[in-house]
Amino acid sequence: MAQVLPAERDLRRVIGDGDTVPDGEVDGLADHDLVELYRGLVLLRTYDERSVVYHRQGRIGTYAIYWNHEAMQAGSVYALSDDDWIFPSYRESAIGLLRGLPASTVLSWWRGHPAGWWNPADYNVASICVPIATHVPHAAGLAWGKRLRGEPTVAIAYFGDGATSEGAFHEGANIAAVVRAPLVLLCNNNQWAISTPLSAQTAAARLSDKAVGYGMPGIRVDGHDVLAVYEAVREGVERARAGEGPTFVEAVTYRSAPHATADDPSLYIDPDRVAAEQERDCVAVYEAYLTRLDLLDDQRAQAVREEALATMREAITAAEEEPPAGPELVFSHAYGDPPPSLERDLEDLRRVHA
Ligand SMILES: Cc1ncc(C[n+]2csc(CCOP(=O)(O)OP(=O)(O)O)c2C)c(N)n1
Ligand SMILES: [Mg+2]
Repeated sequence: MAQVLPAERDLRRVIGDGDTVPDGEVDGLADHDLVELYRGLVLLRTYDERSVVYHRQGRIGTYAIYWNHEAMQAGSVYALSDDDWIFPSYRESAIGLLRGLPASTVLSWWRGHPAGWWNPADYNVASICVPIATHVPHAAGLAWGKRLRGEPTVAIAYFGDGATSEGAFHEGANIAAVVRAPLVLLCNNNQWAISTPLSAQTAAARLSDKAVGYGMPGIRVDGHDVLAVYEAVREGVERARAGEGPTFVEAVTYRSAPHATADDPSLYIDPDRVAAEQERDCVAVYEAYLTRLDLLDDQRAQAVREEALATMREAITAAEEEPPAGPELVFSHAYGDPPPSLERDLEDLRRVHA
């Protein structure tokens, strides 16, 4: 029988403000781990900022910006082992970079090019999920399957605040708790689902409260604090590996960029609030923490940024060098038994395309 633990109401934080709020620390993280976490944050940040530029230059298509959501991605992935499975939504499109997935592959995905596909089993990173919450049952099923096979693998699914109103989220969370699937449910509460604010999305006071209804613990964490996210997810992973089932982690942040490059948030968002939220930049918060520990200075930070920029420059070149895909690809996986008219239609298509 699952033990129902109360959801946490306070935001967990580790990083102080360099003034009245003291810094904490996380057991088991050595200096090199703290620097690795920084490299992950900067790689994700650089990917995101360059992608907005590439979009404006017409080099990638519509792009879902994740500016200031990097801490919850880098912190959570660092709490996993490489055998654990990641199920990203479009908001975590580049999370595979932390597993060695080439940045050019993700850029190709946003270019709508088949080179943007990867074999999930090569990185234990599932396909980027665009339908809201439909990957939650997939992650629950994979985690359950691994448990049935006696493998120690854990899965983590990333989704937004809006996703918690979807049937697929409910079904995935419910079955995961019932079968004690080794799953971490990581909710990016950025307080918007496109133009729908959290207050119009749910009457729950906190999203972490929802965990109790499923019979799993809920942890509420500052989504700008990479160390607090790491620690919360590590707890979830330990529970999962110990056979105790899923954990819901609500990472609280604020979407201070447009929903995606196609969105105009000036129609519905308060610009003063956005400006205030941008002040608490999760990368800058962590840089200040590492500087207080003497683990970072301007020169070292600059070197990490340069490395990430070089990665992105090479990646966009590689993505743009991919030869265009043939038009028949649209149909080549659509039919088990192609209709006789297909070959004729393809001939027409090739003519039009040429
Ligand atoms: C099943 C489904 N319904 C509707 C949409 C359209 N849609 C795209 S993003 C979005 C909002 C999702 O908000 P949230 O879950 O908070 O994630 P966020 O975009 O904030 O990361 C919606 C409704 C969709 N992609 N899939
Ligand atoms: Mg949201």
